[in-house]
Amino acid sequence: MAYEFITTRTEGEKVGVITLNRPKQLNALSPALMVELGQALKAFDADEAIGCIVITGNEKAFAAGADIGAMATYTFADVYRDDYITRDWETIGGIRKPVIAAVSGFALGGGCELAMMCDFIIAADNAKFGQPEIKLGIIPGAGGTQRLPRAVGKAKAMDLVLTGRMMDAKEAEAAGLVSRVVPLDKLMDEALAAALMISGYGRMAVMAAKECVNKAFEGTLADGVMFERRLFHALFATADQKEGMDAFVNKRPAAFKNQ
Ligand code: DAK
Repeated sequence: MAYEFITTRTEGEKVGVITLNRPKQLNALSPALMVELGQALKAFDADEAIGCIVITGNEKAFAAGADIGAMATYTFADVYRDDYITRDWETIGGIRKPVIAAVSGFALGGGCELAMMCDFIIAADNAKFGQPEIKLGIIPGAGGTQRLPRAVGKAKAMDLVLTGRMMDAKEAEAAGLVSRVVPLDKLMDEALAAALMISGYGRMAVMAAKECVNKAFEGTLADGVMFERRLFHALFATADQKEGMDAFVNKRPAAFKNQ
């Protein structure tokens, strides 16, 4: 499929890579880009060969936010009546395979929110995260006020959302927003290695693990633990569980079949 605002490729036949591609606008997330991102995510999710997806930008920007030019003249009626771009921003939440954000440069506003919608974030040492919407007279609108406090706690989330300041990669790692920080020139190697590793595991165990961790952020602890237990039990109905454990017991590599 030909895209205008993103590019896609596969790595090692198992990893789908989506690169946000509006470099002159620091990858500002226009409505048209978000439509394409949704299409690419769905296509990789439906592709049997793909086990994990990586979203990335360029050295200067993962994404500097939603496109301010596109939003500038909207009225309340425009955004409320049409439920402003919500559909396209929600696609990623329905993707069942793991999605890794490989972030270098700016991840601001909707860019930070998009990264937080991914399953985890690997950051280059030049990454900068922030929710600067307050400076535009608005607030985060794609989950930033909810996901940021869950990731970094109330104090730092309030600090970032209310001041609009940026947080560098080191601070983001210490706060728990990103899983690892790596030198800029190693970012894609690291993200692709993680994605290839995940793609090599049994697909059902990977999807169950993702579902369970996400459940930790919805509902009560008791509900989440029960949900985890039932999916844990269910995995004993898979051939991959037999294979994985037999391989361990017999000291050989596992050959998962996603069955
Ligand atoms: N939108 C449009 N264009 C942008 C942009 C953005 N967010 N960010 C940068 N650009 C453009 C600049 O206008 C400039 O274009 P030209 O002037 O060259 O034509 C070009 O990218 C390079 O930017 P700068 O010249 O400003 O570059 P600097 O290195 O000097 O500064 C910067 C980099 C990242 C600090 C600066 O560009 C900046 O402050 N950008 C804006 C960051 C920001 O405010 N982001 C939040 C936007 S609001 C929702 C979904 C999403 C959202 C809301 C609701 N729903 C589902 C309901 C999200 C909202 C937002 O993200």
